[in-house]
Parts: sequence; C-alpha cells; structure tokens
Amino acid sequence: GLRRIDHVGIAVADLDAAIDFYQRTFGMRCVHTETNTEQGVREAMLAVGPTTEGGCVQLLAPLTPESAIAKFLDRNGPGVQQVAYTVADIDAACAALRERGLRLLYDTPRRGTAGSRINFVHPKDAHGVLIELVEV
Ligand code: MC0
Repeated sequence: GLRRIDHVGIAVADLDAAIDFYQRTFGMRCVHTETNTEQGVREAMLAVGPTTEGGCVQLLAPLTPESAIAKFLDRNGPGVQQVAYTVADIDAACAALRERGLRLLYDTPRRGTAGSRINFVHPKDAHGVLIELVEV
C-alpha cells in the first residue's frame, strides 16, 4: 500500500529560477539536485518542511526537446506534471494495480531520483493525473 506523498512534480523551463522562487518565497530548502538522462530531466528536490518527512516539491526541467517534460511544457506550459507516492515494495504495488486494470508505464521499475526504483500509472487511468510510485 501507499505510505505518504513523496513529492509533487512541477515542470519548469528554468530550473535555477524556479529553485530560487521556492526558496525565497516559501523558505523551502533544496535537498537534492540531479540529472537523469534516461528520464530526460534536470531535477531539484525541495523539502516542504524542516525535513523531507513533510514531502517535497520536485522541480523538473527538460534536458532535450523530445523529453516527457519538454512535451508537457509545449502542451500545457509550466505546472504540476505528476504526484508521487512512496511504497515499500514497488513490485507488489505494481502487480496489485495491474490486477485492478491500471496501465503501468514500464514493465519493470526504472531508475528515479537518487537511485530509487520508480514506475508510473498512466494519467488516463487515474483521472488525468500522472501518478508515480517510488520505492523507499
Ligand atoms: C500527458 N498527459 C498527461 C500528462 N502527460 N495528463 C496528465 N499529466 C501528465 N503529466 C495526457 C495528454 O494530454 C494526453 O491527453 C494523454 O495523456 C496521452 O498523451 P500522449 O501524447 O499519448 O502521451 P505523451 O507522449 O504526452 O506521454 C505521456 C506519458 C509520458 C505520461 C506517457 O509523459 C511519460 O512516459 N511519463 C513518465 C516519465 C516522466 O514523466 N518523466 C519525467 C519525470 P489527451 O486527452 O490529449 O489524449 S522524471 C521523474 O519523475 C523522476 C526522475 C523521479 O521522480 O524519480
């Protein structure tokens, strides 16, 4: 089952400007930055509260014009692109969701932030929201 919200992912064109905005405006702390070439993103994790227990905002900027984030920005402009939940066992979680008829985007989990294992539920099977599962 799900444990908590890990992060809300927001597509942005300018990563540094967005980090600066969240830090100055809300006092959030940038706890991690990373380039994930497989996912085509540069990303930053900002803790909402004093620790990451309060969940994070994940800022996502495109690495290439063909990437998922570039396509999202072209279509929608900047905004919420995904909601990610933590699970203890992603293989079990994906199996349970497939059992309920949902489409998972990957046959087997791929590499997410900081080496985590991730998969996604197709937004058309989840009331228009791209749902990410993160194993912690
Ligand atoms: C597309 N759609 C969305 C959406 N992206 N709806 C809600 N939220 C989104 N993010 C809608 C489109 O508007 C379209 O609706 C329908 O879904 C199908 O669109 P499509 O053209 O067939 O598909 P694409 O090419 O737009 O791809 C969508 C898809 C893709 C979700 C499959 O973005 C994907 O593979 N995402 C997973 C990977 C990802 O997002 N990576 C970046 C974050 P209509 O009504 O027009 O048919 S990396 C990350 O998250 C990592 C590092 C991490 O956290 O660990």
